[in-house]
Amino acid sequence: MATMSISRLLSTVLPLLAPVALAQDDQGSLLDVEQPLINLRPQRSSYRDLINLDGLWKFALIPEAERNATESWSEPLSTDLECPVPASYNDIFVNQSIHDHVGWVRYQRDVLVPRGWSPDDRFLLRAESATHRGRIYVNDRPVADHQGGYTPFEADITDLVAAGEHFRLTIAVNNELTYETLPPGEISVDEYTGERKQTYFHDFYNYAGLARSVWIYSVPQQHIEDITLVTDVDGDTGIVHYDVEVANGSGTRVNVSLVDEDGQMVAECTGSSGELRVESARLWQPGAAYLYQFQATVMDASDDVVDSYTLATGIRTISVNGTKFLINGRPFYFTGFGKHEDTPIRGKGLDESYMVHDFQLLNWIGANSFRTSHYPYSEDVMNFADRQGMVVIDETTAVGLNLGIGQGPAGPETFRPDAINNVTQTAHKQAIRELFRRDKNHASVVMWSIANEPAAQEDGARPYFEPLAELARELDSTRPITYANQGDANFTADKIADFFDVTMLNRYYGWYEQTGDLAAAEIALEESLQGWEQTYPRPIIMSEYGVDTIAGLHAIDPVPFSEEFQTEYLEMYHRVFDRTKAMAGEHVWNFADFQTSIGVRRVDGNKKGIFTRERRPKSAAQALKSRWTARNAFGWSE
Ligand code: BDP
Repeated sequence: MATMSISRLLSTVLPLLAPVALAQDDQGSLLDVEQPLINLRPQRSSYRDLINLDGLWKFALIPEAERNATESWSEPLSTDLECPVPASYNDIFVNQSIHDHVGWVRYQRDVLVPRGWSPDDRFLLRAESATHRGRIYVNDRPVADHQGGYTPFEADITDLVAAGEHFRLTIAVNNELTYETLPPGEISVDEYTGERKQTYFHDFYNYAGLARSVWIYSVPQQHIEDITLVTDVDGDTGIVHYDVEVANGSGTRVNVSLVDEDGQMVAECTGSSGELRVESARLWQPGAAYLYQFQATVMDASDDVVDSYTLATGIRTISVNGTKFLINGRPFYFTGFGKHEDTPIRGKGLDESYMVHDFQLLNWIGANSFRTSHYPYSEDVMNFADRQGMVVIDETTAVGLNLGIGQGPAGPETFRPDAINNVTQTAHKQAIRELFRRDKNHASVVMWSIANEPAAQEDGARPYFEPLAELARELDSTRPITYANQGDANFTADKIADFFDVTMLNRYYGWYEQTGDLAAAEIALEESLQGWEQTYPRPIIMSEYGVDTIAGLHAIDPVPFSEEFQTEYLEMYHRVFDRTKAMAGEHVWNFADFQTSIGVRRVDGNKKGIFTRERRPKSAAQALKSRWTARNAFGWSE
């Protein structure tokens, strides 16, 4: 696709999530309950209530011997262990068997349904993430089972609980990774100890648990379950195409309006789909967010308001034109990082202090964007990015689809029936559906990345990715799609690049190849970039480049691992970028040091951060700050 305009194709945007046929595990099929549609993120209004269930929950491992006794998992837990939610459980306890556990755990707490909740409403539970599979019980009843660790899931519990009464809430969480999950992994039994061992092919620690919030909420029977907004610009006029889906909506009417940041209503419309036009619209711009509040109201047959929902929306356009990535018609140059949700103790648990501080650091250093490497981030992060004018490349959790990475043709094949196969592909489709449905309305999200470093040089990559790229386009025709390419699939070898709109490259010349030799690395890098530019004349974003750097290690000659080497390596890359016409952005790997699995290549994790895990700057931070803040404000590249 040479030029992508914001065509509105409301008819094709995001059909409802159908329950997916997930792979069976050794406990038989998933629960015999219908998977409910995922509603919009719950919020409070005069018609809805919302209670946060975060805090300390009772916690226990489920021993392997009880793996199949699923009916006992919901029994009252007698334990001294309490685990915070939201947090990954691994680093919380001083207990290696919890840290290294492979299998199921359970969290449990008491919940009081508010006395004032109306028996006419529906009551739902929502877990924002259970890594990687979550099974919810209300008292003894299983009510939801969801595979996929970074997207929310729900259970309608209306018929099981009553206002003013307590119930026992249990969430069992499984951290296993196989070829049927995303990310994939392998479980083996140690020949000496008989212990189950989890291995995986991605470079970040397999943190698990309830890393994001859990909620109970009420909605009216007739309620807004989904909204799709697509924005466009016509001269000075901002356009918001909308589509509001009402559950049990027969006989209802929908009114919508748009309110600006001063609280003034600037447009209104009736009907469940249509368009709102705003004269002299303020656009959402990178570094200068402007958000309108889209308010939808539902009236029943007697014209009484039964539900309302408010969604922040930024009016902006995205397109790709030749080698330019355009936001609001202007060429945009991405500066920033691949990040991780990763902090000491809390693992992947949402931490608002780190979230706000990270954005402060991004702003300080002149970063206008980041990639949600390598999984969907918390919705709080996405909302914050909308408000802060931070540009986001939103990635699925398809990481590690590359079994012979760096081994060349001698390495094992990835796409084969007993490894990454049709079942993985089904899980991958579901991951795309869930991510797009969750994040489609974020102004900050300007592009979807549907995988990180797959073995794109293999013949099998083509039939694997073609339907995924088609699905992504069918779900969202308004944003470019991409994937992060790894060096084994350089421009002559890659078999899937033509499915995508933008080239994203992860390159480590000078680190994994030409280690320490920046002169040789500079030639290799330039060759690669020129090859991509000529073969695929479209924007190139360097989505990863970086080196492990030990904070405080200094050297006169810049040797690998020293702070001086990190700075010189980045400077070399930047020289080459500045000579490459198609460059549309640079994302350093990584924002901060992060935890990984144990391995001889990693000493207490990956140290490619520009900040340490505690967010202290290494020297390269100052060099990046000078480069990025000297650019035209917010990355405009004219
Ligand atoms: C790339 C991966 C990233 C790793 C990085 C590295 O995309 O997840 O952490 O390399 O090796 O292959 O540091």
